[in-house]
Amino acid sequence: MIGRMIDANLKPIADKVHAGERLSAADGLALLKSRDIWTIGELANHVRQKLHGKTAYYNVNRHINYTNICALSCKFCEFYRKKGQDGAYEMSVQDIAEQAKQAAAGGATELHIVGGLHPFLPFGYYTDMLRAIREATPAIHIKAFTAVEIVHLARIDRRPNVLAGVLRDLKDAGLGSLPGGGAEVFDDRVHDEAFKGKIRSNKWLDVHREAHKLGLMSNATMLYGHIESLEDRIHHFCLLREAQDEAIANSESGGGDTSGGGGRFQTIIPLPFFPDGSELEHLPGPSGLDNLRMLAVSRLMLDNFSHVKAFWIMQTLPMSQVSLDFGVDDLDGTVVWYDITKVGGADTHQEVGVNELRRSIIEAGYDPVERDTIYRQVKRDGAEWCVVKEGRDVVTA
Ligand code: V47
Repeated sequence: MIGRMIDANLKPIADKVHAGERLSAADGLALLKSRDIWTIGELANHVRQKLHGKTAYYNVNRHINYTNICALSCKFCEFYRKKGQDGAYEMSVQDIAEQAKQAAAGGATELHIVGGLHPFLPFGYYTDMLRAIREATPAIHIKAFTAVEIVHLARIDRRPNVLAGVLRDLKDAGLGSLPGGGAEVFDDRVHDEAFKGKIRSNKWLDVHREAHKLGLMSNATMLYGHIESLEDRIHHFCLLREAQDEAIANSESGGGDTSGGGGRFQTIIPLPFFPDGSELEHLPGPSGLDNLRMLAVSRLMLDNFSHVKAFWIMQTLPMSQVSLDFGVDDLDGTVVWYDITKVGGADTHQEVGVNELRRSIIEAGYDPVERDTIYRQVKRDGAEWCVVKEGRDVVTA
């Protein structure tokens, strides 16, 4: 290719990737600092093809943000409101069950439910919510509550040190898995500057560890492109990789309550920061190349995660198509309503149809496969669906 920039520093890293060796933090940093985006993409694609071939996953889901009232005031967040403030809302359990019914009638296999840290809702609101959804739509998978919300629930239920008990109650009420939100960047300086008051990385990891012990699957995110350094991003990857090593070892040794199999992280979802409307509005946010590089480096550093997701709402659908050549194997789903970020002045209705998702994947040269939340293949006839195949949770390390 004429004029293509080749970074010689990536050669030893390429050798490691081709030999299936684990990358070091220094390797990760060299990748993030490199402008040789094509080599980084090729390396990530090499790993992606080994794990998933030409398969690209999507799902039919619906996001529900049950309240935007939040006790925290994170600087990057434009979603939160204070009680009584204009635009503040909280949904009743009945409203949520109604939305769940509509989602099921539209063929959704998953509800992704998260909200602010509401200062007054009691613990019973959350278990009632799960039970009401279970009753209204027994087949739908409920992926709900970030680690930050779980710690908040333990506090309001006056069980600050009993995360396992809270998670068990939620699981008994219908919780199917944990989403990856709330991780932000695992670094104390960034924490104190941009999301003071939120739980720190050790607590976020504790919640996921406890969930995994209960046999729950979970995801992980990183919110990048604000005030963190490249070193902070790599540190975040290393902590996640260590936690996943532990989860895998635990499930293989039969540790934990393995009802539904040993829990572990399934997917990393790097989230590019959107400055608009937040207290950090003066920052530019990451570029398209930064986003592709982060997705690719996620694939390369997290060798024990099966999946890398480009959340199209934040990456945009056109960039998500390109990202399939940069290590990504999952584009998330139909979403429908999304409140947390509104790209380019979008309102909360942010939906992509199944046909458009499939067309985008095919155009990019991949085979679209509908999955459920735990990556089992789904067969569909309109709004009717069933699981046909066990997931391909291939783990390399
Ligand atoms: O936790 C908040 C982030 C997350 C902004 O698990 C922002 O499958 C960008 O976690 N710019 C919620 N990001 C989204 C999330 C997620 C999304 C899709 C799938 C899954 C999954 C998880 O959004 C929050 C926070 O980190 N966020 N504000 C912002 N201005």
